Amino acid sequence: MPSVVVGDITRLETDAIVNAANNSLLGGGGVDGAIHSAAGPELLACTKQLGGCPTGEARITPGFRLSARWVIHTAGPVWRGGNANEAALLANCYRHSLQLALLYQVHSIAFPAISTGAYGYPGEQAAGIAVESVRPLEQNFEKILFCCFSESDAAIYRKLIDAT
Ligand code: AR6
Repeated sequence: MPSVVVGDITRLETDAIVNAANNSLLGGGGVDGAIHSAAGPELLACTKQLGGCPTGEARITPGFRLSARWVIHTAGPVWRGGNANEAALLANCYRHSLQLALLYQVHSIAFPAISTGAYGYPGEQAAGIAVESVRPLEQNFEKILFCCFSESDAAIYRKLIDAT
């Protein structure tokens, strides 16, 4: 069963952390900016080689100066009101990140609340998709963390996880 932690995802010591990136993979604000700052300039040099990432897909790089060995970069959907395939695309982010993690023998992984910041996805709906999307693959991992930036976000996840 996944767990919930509150704090800065860059400080976690899981094998992999997931980055809520954009299609360019060239960095940005929010959690993406925090991960690039903490990992160091080697991360940007590496993501520049990847040629971007379509929405809902995932790419992997080393974590460089992070404690996490790997960063899995996924590009979430921009919220456009809910009728632009956002839910399926967001579910793809979680599923593809976990599939990539399995290929790299990742045992522990932490997700931020993808798309819920700059991309405007409503937090409760996004949390529901996150919890549902990891469920089919969770038995393949020792630890799956949802890393929330606020206690109020964490409360949403805890309620959903406890209800299942
Ligand atoms: N640790 C954990 N969660 C964080 C951290 C952190 N250090 N910093 C922010 N959050 P966002 P998005 C939370 O905007 O909506 C970037 O510019 C934040 O409170 O980082 O997917 C990218 O380059 C929110 O709950 O990502 C893209 O252009 C969640 O992380 C765009 O933003 C996601 O917020 C992606 O937007």
